[in-house]
Amino acid sequence: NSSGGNDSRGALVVLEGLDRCGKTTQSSSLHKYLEGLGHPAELWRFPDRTTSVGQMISSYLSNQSQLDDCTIHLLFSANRWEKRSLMESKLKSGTTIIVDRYSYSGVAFSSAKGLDFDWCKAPENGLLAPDVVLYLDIPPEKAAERGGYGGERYEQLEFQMKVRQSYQALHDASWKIIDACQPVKDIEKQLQEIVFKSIETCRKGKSLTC
Ligand code: T5A
Ligand code: NA
Repeated sequence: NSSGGNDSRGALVVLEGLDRCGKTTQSSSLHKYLEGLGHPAELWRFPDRTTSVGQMISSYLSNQSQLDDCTIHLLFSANRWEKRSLMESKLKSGTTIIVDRYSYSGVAFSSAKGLDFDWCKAPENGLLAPDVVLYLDIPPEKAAERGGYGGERYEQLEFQMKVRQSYQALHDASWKIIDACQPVKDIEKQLQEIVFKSIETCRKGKSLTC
């Protein structure tokens, strides 16, 4: 399924990893880097807690509401689907989008609860495929040491260990695995190089796919 032509388009850059691996730190820094270069870029995150679906997710994550595992899984996916057409038009108009968590989080976290892997993947089919996935790899014990978990539903060491295993079963050719225990500045440099190359490839006509 490809929908791109030869028009110069933006890149879809996704950051993934366990809770506290440094995604928000690195995605904002990448965004600033691209702005500094004069390249049109936006910073997105999932869950997008600003929509009505996102508010249901947020309430679930903060333990203010209960939902069964399948229902919350589909809400996370719906939260990506409701932003899909906007994402596509931004990319086609040349804007690079840096996304803090995407479908991989959806599958990794739900399958870590014991839901069937293929069932978890199904609702993600048809969403736009990232041009590059920056996986910030961190041992769960190290992540837990970072400022302590804030009490959201999934911020438990044992669960994060399962999530890490699920992520390991998910990686594909679009992934770059980065050691997230390095100093912030070192990680920044590595990510900048990777993203710069990815933007160039998209500019040269790489198609947008699902
Ligand atoms: N989820 C999400 C699903 O189950 N399904 C889905 O489909 C999706 C999209 C919320 C939860 O939802 C789940 C996954 C999550 O459990 P979230 O709102 O993105 O997702 O929350 P978190 O990922 O938990 O965000 P965090 O803020 O906890 O982690 P980040 O963004 O990875 O880390 P960051 O940058 O805030 O850094 C954490 C701390 O570490 C320090 C920072 O200063 C900060 O104090 N730090 C470093 N320290 C040392 N060295 C470095 N290199 C460091 N980088 C950052
Ligand atoms: Na975050």
